[in-house]
This record gives sequence, structure tokens and C-alpha cells, in this order.
Amino acid sequence: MTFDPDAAGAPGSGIFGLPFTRDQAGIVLLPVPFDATTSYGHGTARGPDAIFDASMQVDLYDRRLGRIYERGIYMEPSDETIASLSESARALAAPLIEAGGADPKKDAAAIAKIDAAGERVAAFTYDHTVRVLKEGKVPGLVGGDHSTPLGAIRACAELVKGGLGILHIDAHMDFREAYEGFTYSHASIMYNVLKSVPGVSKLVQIGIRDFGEGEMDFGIEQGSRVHTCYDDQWAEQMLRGTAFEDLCKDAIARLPQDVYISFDIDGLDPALCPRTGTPVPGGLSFHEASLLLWTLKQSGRRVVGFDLVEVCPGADDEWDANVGARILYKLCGTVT
Ligand SMILES: [Mn+2]
Repeated sequence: MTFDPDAAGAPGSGIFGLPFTRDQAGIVLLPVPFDATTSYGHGTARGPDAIFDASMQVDLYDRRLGRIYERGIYMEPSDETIASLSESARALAAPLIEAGGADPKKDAAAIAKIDAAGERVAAFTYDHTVRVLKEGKVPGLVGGDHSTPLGAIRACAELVKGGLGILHIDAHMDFREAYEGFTYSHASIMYNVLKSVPGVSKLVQIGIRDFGEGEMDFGIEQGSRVHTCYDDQWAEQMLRGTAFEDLCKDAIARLPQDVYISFDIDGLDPALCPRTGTPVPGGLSFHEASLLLWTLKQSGRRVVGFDLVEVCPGADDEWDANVGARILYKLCGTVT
């Protein structure tokens, strides 16, 4: 194989312009083009394709994380059945969301169909993730909205003995129970994880700055299982002279040895993801996100899987996908 990591990606090459087959790869990425219940703005279902295209621009040597590509990275082809499932579920959900949320009685038939689509996606990502883990590879999911990784997280938690920690980067807690009436809502992912995946022993949230009081109370009720780092609190501590890296170290020290990273792009400053479904001012800069991932790597923890969700490409502007591809590459770089 002749492969020059400093050359432009050859036509027909894989993600990041890499030449690896699935067999050769240590990291297998699964595109999940699904965003049935995104409440404000949509288009994250087009995220995986746009990230793939933008990934060709990413330089392969990372000053901190080194030759990330040497792990071997492969992205599965997009599954057309998931894309069409997303479209049909979205067509049912959109008018209900527009009306302010689904009515459990009046809209029962539509809700059942939308929830069934969510279950299909969970089964799909679970099966794929189990297969990748059994092969001794590391699974990475590329969404789609934040409902998509539930099955992947379940599979990773089942593999790990002694408890899986989740490093959750997001503007939102995602603790809503059946947000707008939908069980598998993007705003409910961590509620569903905590309720239905007992193998998750710890959830550490970073970037949090938009949440309901009920969500905050739900997090507090979980006791030591949930640790939320509020974005404004970190900003205030930094203004008073605390180093960002020390805040990262304190957060990461709370995680067990085995970690799954769930990276919602809206955890970043919205200047880096202007088209994402629910942008919120504040958030991590690109350098802060990079340093956070580096600090996790330096801690010696094992990243057993990860996802990148809510990247929403523009029709004729690849900025969101460009940032997404670079975060995705660094996520690959956290894998040992
Ligand atoms: Mn989220």
C-alpha cells in the first residue's frame, strides 16, 4: 500500500482520505442519518455524508495526538433504510412539533410509529456496535441527532466490567422524559441512558448551559452517578484565574477507567456549529475541546466507543461539517 499521509486524499479513498478496509481498521465509524424529532432546525441526517466529504481536508498529523490515522479508520457506507426511516418519521413528527408537541391521546398512532422508528435505530446501532466490539475494534457513531447513540451506549456498557463512564459534551443535559411526546427524542438521550442502561455508572457533563429546572433536579436525584459541569460556572472560575486544564482534570478524575464519549456539537461555541438544531451562546472553543480530549487521553482512560452528533451541514457551506470532521478526527485520537 502506498499511502502518503501528507498528500491530498486520493479519489475513492475512505474517510479522511485514508486507504483502510474495514478489516484493516481499528476504529469503525457508523453513519446514522436519522433526525426524526429535532425540534428546531433540522438536517443533521445529512451530517454523516457532509462530514465524510469535509474529512478530506483534515491534515492527518495532530500536534498533540500524533499519527491518529495509524489506528486505521474506516467509515461504513450509509444505510439507506435508516435515511428513509428518518424521513418518514420526521414527516409524522414535524406537524406535531409545530403544534407544540404531541398529544398522547390524539396523536397516539403517530407517536407509536415515531417511537418504533427510534427503537429500530437503537436496535441497528446496538447490533453494529456489538459486532465491532466483538472484533476487538472501537466503534464510533456519526449522527444524526442525539437520539441515535442509545443502542451503541448500551452495547459498550454491556461489554465493560465494572461500570462505563460517559463523558458528555453538550449545551443540554438531555434529561427530558419523552420530550415533545417522543420517547426517543434527541433531548432525552441521557434520561434514557440513565433509566435503561444500568452498566453506565457515571455521567460527566461538560458545556451545559440550557436546561429546565426539572432536568437539573433529575440530575441531582441521581446523586454521585451524575456530575454536571455548568458552562457559566467554568467560565466564572476561569475569569477568577482557574486554568481550564485543571477544570478538565477534575471532571475526568470522576470518570471510571472505561469511558464512552458522547459529543454533541452544540457543546461548542455556536460560531463553530451555526446550523446545529439548538445552538446556545457560550460553550467550548475549539482549543478547549481539543485540550479536554487530550486531558482525557493523558489520564490513561480507555475510550471504548464514542459518538459525534447534531452536526448540521449547510446547503452550500461546509463550515459545520468542516469543524465536525476535525472533532471526529480528534475523537479517533483519544482511542489507544
Ligand atoms: Mn444533546
